Amino acid sequence: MAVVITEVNGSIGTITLDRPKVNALSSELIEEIIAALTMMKEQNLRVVILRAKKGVKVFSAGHEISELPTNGRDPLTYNDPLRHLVRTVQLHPCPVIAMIEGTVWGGACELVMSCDLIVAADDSTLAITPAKLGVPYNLSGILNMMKVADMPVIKEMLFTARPISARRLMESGVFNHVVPREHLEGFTHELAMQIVETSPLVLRILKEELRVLASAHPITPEAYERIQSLRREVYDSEDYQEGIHAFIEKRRPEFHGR
Ligand code: YXS
Repeated sequence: MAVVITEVNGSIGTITLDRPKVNALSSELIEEIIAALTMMKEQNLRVVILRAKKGVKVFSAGHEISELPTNGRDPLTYNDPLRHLVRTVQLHPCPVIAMIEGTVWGGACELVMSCDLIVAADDSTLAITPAKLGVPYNLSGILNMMKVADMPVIKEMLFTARPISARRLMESGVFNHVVPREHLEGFTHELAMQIVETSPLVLRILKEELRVLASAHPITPEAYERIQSLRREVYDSEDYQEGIHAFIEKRRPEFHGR
């Protein structure tokens, strides 16, 4: 069942989240968003709007909680669906505008904050919830939010896990624009049209320059997590077990690369 609606209007693509369960970011929903972005990239669209259906109470309830591992595995490693989606948005070659109405929770806040621009209805909120769910948020995810919200604001959002109002998020520079809900679509479309009129080649480079500079750290958290993820492939492998047992049993190991 499709959980995303895609529309193309000239050079503007729109991706509408449409999963019945308050748009919780399941791997299925994430796959469909990524597929929509891929299609829009192939069509050389110049702006993408990411939104929920008109009038929703909840823009997205964040990570699909039932898909969070409970076997001691890190819930947010480099190759997990949400991490892949955030990188796909950040690497998308044209601006992605998050058009928000309703409440945004957990990892959906990072998704929205990883978009290039945020236009929000005046009654929308963001609530970043790892502290509420006991989830050790991952480094690149925290950095993505730090790029958008000043430290005092991101600390309050993380430490309280409480919804923060659109007004405060506008004052803090997290949101680009806050408008009455009834004006949200028109305002966002007008902003998209302004972007469509600029050079797509220059925008592609500017977006990538800003991404690289914003992540320019001695070791980017994303690089660290990627190494961690590669290490996990090894310590979860049969070869890993074989290497240890062969040593203990004083015999030559037989490695099979899996
Ligand atoms: O009881 P049914 O079967 O109808 O299911 C209910 C909820 O259990 C379900 N649901 C979710 N299922 C999976 N993952 C979720 N994140 C999720 N959120 C909700 O959807 C059905 C309708 O929810 P209900 O009855 O609570 O609706 P509501 O309108 O009263 O309240 C909507 C919310 C979003 C305020 C409420 O559902 C809620 O607080 N959801 C959890 C929001 C949250 O804490 N999300 C963080 C997920 S974890 C995450 O994103 C990161 C890993 S982290 O935490 O680190 O940021």
